[in-house]
Amino acid sequence: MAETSSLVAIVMGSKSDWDTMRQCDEMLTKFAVPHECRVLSAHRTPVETAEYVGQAEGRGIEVIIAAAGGAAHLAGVCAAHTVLPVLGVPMESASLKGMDSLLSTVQMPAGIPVGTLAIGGAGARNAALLAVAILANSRPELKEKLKAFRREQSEKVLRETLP
Ligand code: RP5
Repeated sequence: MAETSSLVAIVMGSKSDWDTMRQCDEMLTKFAVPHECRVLSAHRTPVETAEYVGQAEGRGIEVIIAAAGGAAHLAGVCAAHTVLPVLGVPMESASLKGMDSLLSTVQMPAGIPVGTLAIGGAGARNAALLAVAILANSRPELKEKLKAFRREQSEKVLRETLP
């Protein structure tokens, strides 16, 4: 989607995170929320990460979703450079199954919050849904879409049959 009108920025530490984070991208697309996706690393591109996040609010971004794995400090670094809400998604890592990413993302010292979601795909999808909920506070049409999504989800569960 066009960068100029983006309301949500999804950043991830590596292209290797995209297989998971495409689920976040797809969920925002489902709700027709204008957004953009970037690879930016807290340690490999620290200056560019700070610049991008520092300029986000001025460009109209309202929520930042940051995904990283391992020593996952991307979400915390993003939060340090903006007062926009930052949602962190811990990536599942090969060695520690994402526990390293989870703890690195969730254990922010007081003063700079990161709203941390679940490890992996569930976190990616829920980050998008939480971003939608934040945006929906001032957009009634988006709130209706979110309620409809919840209704459809409930109906799907209630239709389940077992062998
Ligand atoms: C983190 O290191 C990334 O977010 C990724 O989850 C992890 C591994 O990155 P690659 O070595 O695959 O680029 O910075």
